[in-house]
Amino acid sequence: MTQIPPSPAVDWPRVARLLLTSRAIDTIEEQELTPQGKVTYQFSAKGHELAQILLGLSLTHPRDGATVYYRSRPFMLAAGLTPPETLAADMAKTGSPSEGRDVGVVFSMTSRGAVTVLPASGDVGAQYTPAAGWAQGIFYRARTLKDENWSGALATAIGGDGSTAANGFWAALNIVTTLHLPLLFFIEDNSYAISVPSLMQTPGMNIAANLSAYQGLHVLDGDGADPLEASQKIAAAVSYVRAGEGPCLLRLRVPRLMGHTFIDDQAYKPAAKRAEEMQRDPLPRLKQFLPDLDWEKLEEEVKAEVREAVTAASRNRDPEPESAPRHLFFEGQPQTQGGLAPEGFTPPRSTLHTPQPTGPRLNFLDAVRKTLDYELTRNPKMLVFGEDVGLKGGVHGATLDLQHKFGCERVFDTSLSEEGIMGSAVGMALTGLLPVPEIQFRKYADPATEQINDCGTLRWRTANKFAAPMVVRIPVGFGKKTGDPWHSVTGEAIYAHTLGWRIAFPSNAEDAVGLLRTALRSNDPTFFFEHRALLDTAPARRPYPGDEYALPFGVAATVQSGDSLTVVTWGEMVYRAQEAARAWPGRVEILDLRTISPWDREAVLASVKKTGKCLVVHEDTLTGGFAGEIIATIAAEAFQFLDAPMGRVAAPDCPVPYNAQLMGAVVPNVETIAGRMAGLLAF
Ligand SMILES: Cc1ncc(C[n+]2csc(CCOP(=O)(O)OP(=O)(O)O)c2C)c(N)n1
Repeated sequence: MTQIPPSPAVDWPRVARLLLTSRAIDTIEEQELTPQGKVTYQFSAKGHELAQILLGLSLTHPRDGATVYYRSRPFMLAAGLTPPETLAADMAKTGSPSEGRDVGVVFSMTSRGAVTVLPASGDVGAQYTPAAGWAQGIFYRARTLKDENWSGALATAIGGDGSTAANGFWAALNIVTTLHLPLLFFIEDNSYAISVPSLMQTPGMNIAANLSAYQGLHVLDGDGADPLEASQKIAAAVSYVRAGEGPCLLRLRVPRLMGHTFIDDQAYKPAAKRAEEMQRDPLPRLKQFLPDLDWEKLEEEVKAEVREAVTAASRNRDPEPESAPRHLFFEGQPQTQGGLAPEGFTPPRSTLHTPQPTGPRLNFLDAVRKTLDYELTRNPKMLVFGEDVGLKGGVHGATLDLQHKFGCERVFDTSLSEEGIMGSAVGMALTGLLPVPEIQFRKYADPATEQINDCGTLRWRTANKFAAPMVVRIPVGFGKKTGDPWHSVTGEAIYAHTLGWRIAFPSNAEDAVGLLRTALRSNDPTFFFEHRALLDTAPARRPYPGDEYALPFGVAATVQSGDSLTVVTWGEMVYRAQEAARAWPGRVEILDLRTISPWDREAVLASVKKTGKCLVVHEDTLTGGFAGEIIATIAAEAFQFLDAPMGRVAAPDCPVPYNAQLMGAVVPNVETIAGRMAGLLAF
C-alpha cells in the first residue's frame, strides 16, 4: 500500500499526544478511579478521539465558539483544558470548570487565546441553538458593530447521532440556514444513543444523506477514524464556514469502543458489531499513518503525565459546602464571559428612583416601547427580536417602528421556534450582547423550557465564569375582552421556581418603565411580564417617568394604606383588589409586589405585623401558586402577629376558558375578592 503523506497543516505529533492522553485518562478512570469510587460518572471517548482533536486544533480564532457534549473530552484537551483540570472535574474537585458543581464531563471553558467552549448542558440536543446564537453574535459584532476582532470567527456545535433527533438540532438548522450563519454542525455518528441504534434517529441511519438537499447547508460525510480522510473533511468544513460561505454539517462515523457510560455493559450490541468497531479504532490507524513516530516513548511519557495529573487533581480541595448556593445571581464580581459587564460596559447611571412625570399619560404598551427605544439608542449591543417583532412591530405592538428606526440587524423577526429564540439568545448573550427576546404569549414559552432552565443555572454551573444576562418580555394573562387556555396564562409560579431568573410583573406604565430599565441594565436573566388586559387600558396609564427612571427590583408599592387587612397582589389583580376594597375605606392595605423574584418580604411582613391579617390575590392557579410562598413566609416569621387565618384568592386549578361566563368563573373577580375581604375583616 502506498503511504499517503500526512497533511502538513496538521501538527500530527500533537494529535498523537492528545489522543494518547485522552485514552490514558479514560483507561485510568475505568480501571482505577471509577472502581475506587473517586469518579462517579465515567463517559469514555474511546473511538471518538481523533476527529475531536483535529477539530479542536483547528479552532484557533480567539472568537471561535463551540458547544460540546459529555463525550467531548478529546476536543477539550485539544482546546486547552489540562489533564489535571479534567480529572479534577471528574473527581468533583475545585480547580475544574464548574468547581465541583456539575458532572465532570459537562464542560465549559473561557477562551485561552482560541476557542471559547460555551457552558455545556446535560440535556441532549440543547447544545445547538446556543451555538447558532454565538454564530449570530459573530455576524452582529463583525458586520454591524464593525469589530474586526470578530471577523473570520465561527461557531461549532458538537453532538452525537442521537442528538440530531432532538428539537434543538432542527431549530438551529433552520436559524443558521435561513440567516446564512457561520455554524458547523459536527456530528459524531457512533450509531448508538445509549442502546438505541441510529435507525431510530433518522431514516436510513445517515443524517448527512438525509440533509443533502437542505437549502443553504453544505453537507460533508466521512470516516472520523481515518486520519487522512478525517483531517481533510474537517479542514474543508472549517474553511468553508470560516470563509463565510454559510453553515455546514459534517457527519463523521466513529466507533464507540466502550459502553455509553462505565456501567453500560453493551449487552444490546451484537458481538460482530463490537468486533467491527474494534477494527475501526482510530489509534492503531493513526500509528499506521505515522510510522516514524516513536510511539512507545510517547506512550510512556503520556502515561507518566496522566499519572501525575491524577495526583495533582486528587490534591485539589473539595469545594466548601457553604459555597453551594453562591453565583446563582450576580454577586458583584463580574463573570469572565457573557453579557455586557466583562467588556467594561457600564450602563448609563440610573440613580433616579423617583419618577419625574412629564407629558400626557401613556399606555403600558407605549411605555414599554419608549423604554426599549431609549435603551436601544444608548446601548448598541442590545438586540430586540421574536416572532413578528420586526416589520409588524409585534402582535401586541410593543416594538412598532423600532425596526424602522434601528434597522433589521437590531430589531428582527425570528423563525417560529421558542427553543430557537431562547437558545440563540443564550448564545448571543455569551458573545457579550444584550438579547431582548419577545415570547408572543406566556403559554408559548413552553417549547423554550429547556433553554430557560439551562440559562438560569449557567452562572452557577460555571462558578461565575460565564453568565447570559437577557430580558425576556412576555405578554401574560387574560385579554381586555376575552380569555382562553392558550393566550391567558400568567404562570409566574413556575418561573419563580425556575432557578436564576428575576421576574418583573408591573401593573402600570410607570412601573413598567422603571422595571424594564433596571432589567435592561442588570447582569442577570430577567422575565418581564406585560399583562394583556393592561396594555392599552385606562387604569394602567401613567405619565412617562423620565429617561433615567429606574425602579429597583424587590420593592413593593403600597397602593393604598389600611389598618385591618393586608392584601398582597400584582399585575391586573391590583385593580380588582382596589375595587373590592372600596367598601372599607382606610381598612384594607394593598401591596403591589411589582416583582416576584425577588419579592419584597420586608414590606409584606411589616404590613401584616401592623394589620394582623393577610389575603393574597393572584390570577395564576391555586395549587403551588406564589401565594403559598408568601403565606409560608408570614407563617414562619410573623405568626404571633396574626389575628385570622391567612387567605388566598386564585384561579381554581383549571385553564382559562374561552366563553366569557366560564372565564368569569375562573379568573378571580371583584365579588370573590370582596367576599374574602369581608370574611377576614369580620374574623
Ligand atoms: C433531553 C435528554 N434526553 C435524554 C437524555 C439521556 N441521555 C443521555 S445520553 C443519551 C444518548 C445520546 O446519544 P448520542 O447523541 O448519539 O451521543 P453518544 O452518547 O452516542 O455519543 C441519552 C438518551 C438526556 N441527557 N437529555
